[in-house]
This record gives sequence, C-alpha cells and structure tokens, in this order.
Amino acid sequence: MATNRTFTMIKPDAVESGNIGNILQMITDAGFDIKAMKFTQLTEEQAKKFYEVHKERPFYQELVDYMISGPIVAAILEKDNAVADFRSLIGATDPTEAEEGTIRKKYAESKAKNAVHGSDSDENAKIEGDFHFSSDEVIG
Ligand code: IDP
Ligand code: MG
Repeated sequence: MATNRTFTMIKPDAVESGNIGNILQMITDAGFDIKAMKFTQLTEEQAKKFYEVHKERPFYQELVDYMISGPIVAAILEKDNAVADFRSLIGATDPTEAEEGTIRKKYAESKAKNAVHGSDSDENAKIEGDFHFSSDEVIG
C-alpha cells in the first residue's frame, strides 16, 4: 500500500544557483506538506552510504563528489501518494527528457547535476528519511 511520505534533497547545483526558494514554492504549491527540513552539507561517508545502491555504476564517484560539493536542503514531505506524485513533479533524471513544468526541466543543469532527489519507493522513502532525520526532528 502506498504511504504518504517521501524524502527529497535540493542538490548542490540548485542551492548554488539560488533556487531553494523557487523549488520549495513548487513543492508546496503541488500540495506537499513539509514534515522535516534541514540545510546541511553531506560528508563523503554520508554521500557514499546514501547512494550505495549505485556503487557499481560508472558515475558513482562523480555523484558522490558532486553531492558533497556544497550544501543541500533535505526534507521529508507528506501528501497522498507522495512517492509517485513527487517523482512526477521532479521529472526525468535527465532534464532534457523531463516534461515541461517539472522541477528538473526548470532548474536542473544536467543529468548529473539535476537539482533534486526524490525517493523511488515507499521503502526507500522511509530509509532515506531515517538516514537524515532523527524522530524528534520530524513534526507530526
Ligand atoms: P533519480 O535521481 O532520477 O532517481 P538515479 O538513476 O537513481 O536517478 O541516479 C541517482 C543520481 O545519480 C541522479 O539523480 C543523478 O544525480 C546521478 N546520475 C544518474 N545517471 C547519471 C549519469 O549517467 N551520469 C552522471 N550522474 C548520473
Ligand atoms: Mg533514484
């Protein structure tokens, strides 16, 4: 059964380009409630662990280096059908393939520097939210 929470990060390229506010506006306009949020910078150890599923992929170290290159915003979001609806809102991994009006179409620089993360399943949403937030940092 679909749960109602997902996990996101506004990635270093979008923070650097000054789009935290624009992206949060799109997220809340789409009906997501923020249940937890922090501005932080990942350590290499954290980034490696977060993206461990991709460790055999050729871009793994590039991805880790990028994700630690500057600060991010991490958040837990709530909405009916959160995981699927948020993937629709962010668009395809490669912004050249993302639909008009999606966050990645508007704000991503490239397939690697693609502005936002969105969990790909309910199971991973829980794992990723728990990775970044302790229970007393989550509201409600
Ligand atoms: P997703 O973020 O749309 O779920 P994944 O395939 O899970 O995409 O890849 C995780 C992240 O790895 C992407 O968001 C992107 O930052 C990076 N990435 C994916 N494919 C490539 C690539 O071909 N080159 C460089 N980085 C990539
Ligand atoms: Mg993914």
